[in-house]
Amino acid sequence: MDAAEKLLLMFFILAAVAMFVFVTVAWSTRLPEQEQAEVQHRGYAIRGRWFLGITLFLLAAFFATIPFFPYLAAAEALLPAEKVPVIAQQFVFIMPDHFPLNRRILFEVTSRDVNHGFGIYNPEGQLIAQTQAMPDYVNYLAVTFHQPGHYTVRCLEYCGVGHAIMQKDFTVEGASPTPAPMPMSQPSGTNTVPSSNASNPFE
Ligand SMILES: [Cu+2]
Repeated sequence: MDAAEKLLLMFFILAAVAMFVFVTVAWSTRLPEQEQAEVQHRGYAIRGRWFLGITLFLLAAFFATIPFFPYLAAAEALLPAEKVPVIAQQFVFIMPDHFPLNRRILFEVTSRDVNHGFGIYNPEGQLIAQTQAMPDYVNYLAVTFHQPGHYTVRCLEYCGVGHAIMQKDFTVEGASPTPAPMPMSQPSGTNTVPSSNASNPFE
């Protein structure tokens, strides 16, 4: 059943329910008249049970679905992590070449010139995390790499003529008994952050 058929089916079900309610109300007018006080008393009793039923239903629905809300994942961002500065500039990413497996990394992403994107693709080529690299501003992106292999960072924001080639490869190494420090490549003189050895064809 495709989406249009599902929609049509839902329409027919809702229309049938609405029709049933109308017919029931219309039919009830043919019943013998009842004393107002008695009807009111019954109505209030139904209302009380209805309120209790809905309250219990909503409480049950709340506790059954709350674990699926992303609040816990958001709180995870506050956990301790290895801070890694990332600088994007036309048209390279300045960041380490290697990352450890199963360790929380907190990317501190900024830009030296214009807005860039910072999108991390796993070895299968799927986008697993992304944020913006903005000048004079730091965006924080917490990522834990659970899969060893070659990852690629791509710019996801059009930033100039070299945008299409603006990318950076890095590897995530398998679990080691002692967590190895992340190797930094070629720190440059004035940078306080690790410098990339990626060549910039536009410099
Ligand atoms: Cu770009």
